[in-house]
Amino acid sequence: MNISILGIPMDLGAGRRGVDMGPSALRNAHLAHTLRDLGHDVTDLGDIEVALPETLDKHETGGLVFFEPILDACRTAAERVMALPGGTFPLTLGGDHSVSMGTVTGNGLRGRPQRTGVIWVDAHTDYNTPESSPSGNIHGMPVAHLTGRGDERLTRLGGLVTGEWGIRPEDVVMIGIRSVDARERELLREAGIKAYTMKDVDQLGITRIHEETQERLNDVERLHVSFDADALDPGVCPGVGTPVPGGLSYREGHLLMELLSESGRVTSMDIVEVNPILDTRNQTAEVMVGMAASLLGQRIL
Ligand code: B3U
Ligand code: MN
Ligand code: MN
Repeated sequence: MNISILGIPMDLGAGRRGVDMGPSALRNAHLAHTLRDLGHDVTDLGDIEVALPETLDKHETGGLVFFEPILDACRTAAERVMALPGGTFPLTLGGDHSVSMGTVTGNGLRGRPQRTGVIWVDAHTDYNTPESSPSGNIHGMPVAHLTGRGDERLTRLGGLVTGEWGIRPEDVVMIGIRSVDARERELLREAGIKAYTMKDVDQLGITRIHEETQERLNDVERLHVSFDADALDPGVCPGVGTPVPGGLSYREGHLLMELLSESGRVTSMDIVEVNPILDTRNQTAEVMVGMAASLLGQRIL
């Protein structure tokens, strides 16, 4: 397979600094080399340019912190992904999770707009709107905006999204959830988004959750996996900005990626929220490179 790596070194959507260094940490953990060893043709396109917070006034527009530079970066990310040749697998590296508004949109619109399913692997549901968000941090809002809820400039990505295209709420499946804000919970229920909490992981197991996910997303033409490192337990991935105890184990993460790989249906992936400043000897980036490898065909035997 042809894989294109694109970094979006942005931490403007997060509450603390450091995930802008995620793409470097992942490259340092031998991302391209690992995927080449699996037989893939890997091109690293480098990083898109993102404003540094120190160069900006921290201003808030309608409950959205750093709104303009985040919109700019997401739009650029979407345009870069859309420009990739058909048949290429885009592997996009955050950055905080707001980058996925750009990457998912780019993947959905690439070639021609297609119905796109999203598997959101995360401790958080990232379904706040500017009104419901307790923090104003945009990395807590990407799924709401991808499904058409929130600030119109972001749901339309500054004019890039035209017509009817968007992610349908019924085409989103979340896995690993254990931190949801009060208003966010109500909005998720209203929207009918399927979320597998850690309780579901404990009770049903990853195999059953994967089967149900495939069934639910049976009709989508493209399938994007957005993997937030904080979905995994902080013992496995300590280098994240908002660690939440009781996450996916190392094997649960790998099993999910292995099963998705076997399905042959995944067409793009993000790795986000890796924070090397808070990490232990780049462990989190190394674990996440392993997750990408499992999704992209690595097998034990
Ligand atoms: N739900 C909270 C916290 C949060 C969301 N995503 C992360 N943290 N990584 C918020 O700010 O929206
Ligand atoms: Mn997230
Ligand atoms: Mn998260």
